[in-house]
Amino acid sequence: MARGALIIFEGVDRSGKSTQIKRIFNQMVNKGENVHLTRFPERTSEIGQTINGYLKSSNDLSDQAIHLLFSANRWEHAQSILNYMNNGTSVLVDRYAFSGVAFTAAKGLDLEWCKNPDRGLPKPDLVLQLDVDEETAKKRGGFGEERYEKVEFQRQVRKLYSQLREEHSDIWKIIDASASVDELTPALQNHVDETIKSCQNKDIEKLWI
Ligand code: FDM
Ligand code: MG
Repeated sequence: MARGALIIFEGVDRSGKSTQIKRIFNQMVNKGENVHLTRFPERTSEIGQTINGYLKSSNDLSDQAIHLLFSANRWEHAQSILNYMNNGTSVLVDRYAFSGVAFTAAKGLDLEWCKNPDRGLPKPDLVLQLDVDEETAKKRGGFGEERYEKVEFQRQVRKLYSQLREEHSDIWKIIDASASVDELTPALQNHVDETIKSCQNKDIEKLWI
């Protein structure tokens, strides 16, 4: 059986990732395709609830501790992602280890240290980075509600995405997300469809190994 693809949406806060990934997921479900949608942080598990508390500033943790919890949150769902892929279902994910690295390294922590806990996770077949500048993001609704939603910090995150993009040019596509919601969806859907076709007979690799 052809395996499913692992496709990640990345971008700064308010780049439109969540809106677009839901649209693409719904379109695929309506066409009867095998697809699963998830996101990180996945806030319902015990670890996820601690992360949620940290993002809402109701608890405080060291930069290292929260980094490891974000990673642990991916590991607690890694096997289920692999199961979907092996059963022919493509998995769309709103943020992954690239957010993990970019957001922690933006605080000044070493990039390689940041990668370590995520080494060995299922490697994505495609990363779609929705790119908007911080000022555009800021103008969109809701910006500023959670920890990290500050213009200067997001600028730093965007720089780190550029660095990660260079390291992952084989799987990474950057998309200008200042376009309208309606214009963006078909372009993203094309990338998703192409990747699902092209990875069918490829082995699932491990990230950063
Ligand atoms: N974030 C997300 C991290 O700092 N590390 C991670 O590993 C992940 C997955 O959490 F500001 C940050 C990015 C964002 C915040 O994410 C909440 P959502 O997508 O807005 O829920
Ligand atoms: Mg957010």
